[in-house]
Amino acid sequence: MVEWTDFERATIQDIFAKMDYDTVGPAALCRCLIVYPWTRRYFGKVGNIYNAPAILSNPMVAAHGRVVLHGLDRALKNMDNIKDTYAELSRLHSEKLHVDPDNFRLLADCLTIVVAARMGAAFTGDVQAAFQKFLAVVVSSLGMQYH
Ligand code: HNI
Repeated sequence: MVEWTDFERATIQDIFAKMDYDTVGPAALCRCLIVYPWTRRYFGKVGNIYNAPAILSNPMVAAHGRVVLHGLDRALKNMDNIKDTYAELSRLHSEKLHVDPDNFRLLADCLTIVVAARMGAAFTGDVQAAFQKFLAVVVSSLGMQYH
């Protein structure tokens, strides 16, 4: 079980409370698909994602970026039991989607970069540590049902 300090809880809740899901989700997924092109292989159904301009203007990529970000709401609301909260989503990514779990970390890093760029000076080291701890627990939980 993960222990959270009051600062970590408050910081994580605050970041998500102020987050514009409609732009941050798409931006993080686009960045992941551009920076790590092998992650495109799971999105065969979304149409043209051949290069950066195509990815950035693809409405299905944007829609999925919003879905992923809203997926993090579940962890946010269940910070003391993220592992069980994500058991089903982990099974989906493992058994049905066959997503290599290494990619969870890559998307989480892209999300960190997007959030950092938006928060600017407010994204202090302590804030980064809290945010990345949260994402590390998410990534680990999403990888739990892989075997
Ligand atoms: Ni992911 C579907 C959440 C990382 C590829 N993904 C979902 C759904 C949620 C979700 C929620 C919708 C499930 C449903 O329909 O019941 N994904 C998350 C979260 C992360 C993540 C919280 C990590 C932070 N997914 C990734 C990564 C990839 C990925 C890294 C591939 C590189 N996800 C998919 C694909 C689908 C998906 C593919 C199915 C899309 C569809 O609509 O068919």
